[in-house]
Amino acid sequence: MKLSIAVASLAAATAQAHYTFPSIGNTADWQYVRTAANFQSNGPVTDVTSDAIRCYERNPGTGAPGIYNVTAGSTLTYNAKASISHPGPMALYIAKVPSGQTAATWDGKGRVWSKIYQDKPTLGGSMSWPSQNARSISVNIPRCLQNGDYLLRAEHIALHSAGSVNGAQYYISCAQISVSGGSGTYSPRNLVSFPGAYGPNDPGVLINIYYPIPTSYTPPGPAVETC
Ligand SMILES: *[C@@H]1O[C@H](CO)[C@@H](O)[C@H](O)[C@H]1NC(C)=O
Ligand SMILES: [Cu+2]
Repeated sequence: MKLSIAVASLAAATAQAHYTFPSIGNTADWQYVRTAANFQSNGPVTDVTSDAIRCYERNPGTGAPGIYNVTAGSTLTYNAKASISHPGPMALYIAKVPSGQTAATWDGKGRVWSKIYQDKPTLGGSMSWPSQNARSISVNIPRCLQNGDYLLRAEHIALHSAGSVNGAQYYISCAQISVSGGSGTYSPRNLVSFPGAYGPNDPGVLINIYYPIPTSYTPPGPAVETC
């Protein structure tokens, strides 16, 4: 009896530990970030081959209300709600909106995404993750971007259950931004698509982080681009 109560409350605590990425800067939730399918449940994407792995939108085809103005070279915060409670890597990707569309209308399909931020664990003894329990991530918007509209995709991969296929949990959202002041020389070497960038057996997503404790970690996807 006591044990089953303990197990039930542990399960409840685990469910509450999920999270979303609903805002950037000092703005309201889902104002500049497309409402994610998990806006109420906070639950993750687990199938890297699904369309949900791109922006996890509640209503694909319906953009967020606003497009947020950002100066190239500045730092932008991408906020978590309530906090990034699970262990795992944080990455941010960016994709330039093609002409004829805006950040509010474009679907982000195709090999258009480049990685602009990736954190990695501290190794030795146990794995410690820089984003764990964080409420926001600060990302530098590359100074060399071309001006114009972009989608900015935040992704945290929770690895606490990643020891079996499709056990990794992807917490994702996409913000709509407009970049000005960029030098225009950005030329990403590795563009990827979502789905497509990751496979369910990638070493960074099919991994037991607890036993034996890994001595190295390779995040999935391409290298971070530089200006
Ligand atoms: C962004 O900048 C444009 C051009 O200066 C301006 O028209 C627009 O109102 C700005 N958007 C926001 C949300 O401040
Ligand atoms: Cu969770």
